[in-house]
Amino acid sequence: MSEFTKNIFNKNEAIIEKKTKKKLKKPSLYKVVMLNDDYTPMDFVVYLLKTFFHMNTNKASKIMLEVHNKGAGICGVFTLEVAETKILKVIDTSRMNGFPLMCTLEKI
Ligand code: TYC
Repeated sequence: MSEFTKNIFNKNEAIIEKKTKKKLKKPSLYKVVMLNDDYTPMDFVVYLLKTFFHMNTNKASKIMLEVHNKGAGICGVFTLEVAETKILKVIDTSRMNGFPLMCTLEKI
């Protein structure tokens, strides 16, 4: 018999509640950070931010310029799987178009 089943049969509500709380623990969050380079065109970066991070033109241009001027900028905050998928799509699309743009993950 599992610990959990035993606890239910014992009607040990404190322990059951503790286990329930554990299950609902929020997932860790990760920042997707875009890095500057000297070759990727600005309008292509804006296109990526609009397409994969659902930004409007104003916001995408602002983030692109922040990356261009400061060396890096945050595209958004996501769970690990979502962040990884977005990074793969951005890098894949960049490579298919011959650009070296890079993104990284940062745990919050
Ligand atoms: N620095 C690039 C240029 O001058 C533009 C750029 C912005 C590239 C953001 C990458 O993540 C980036 N064309």
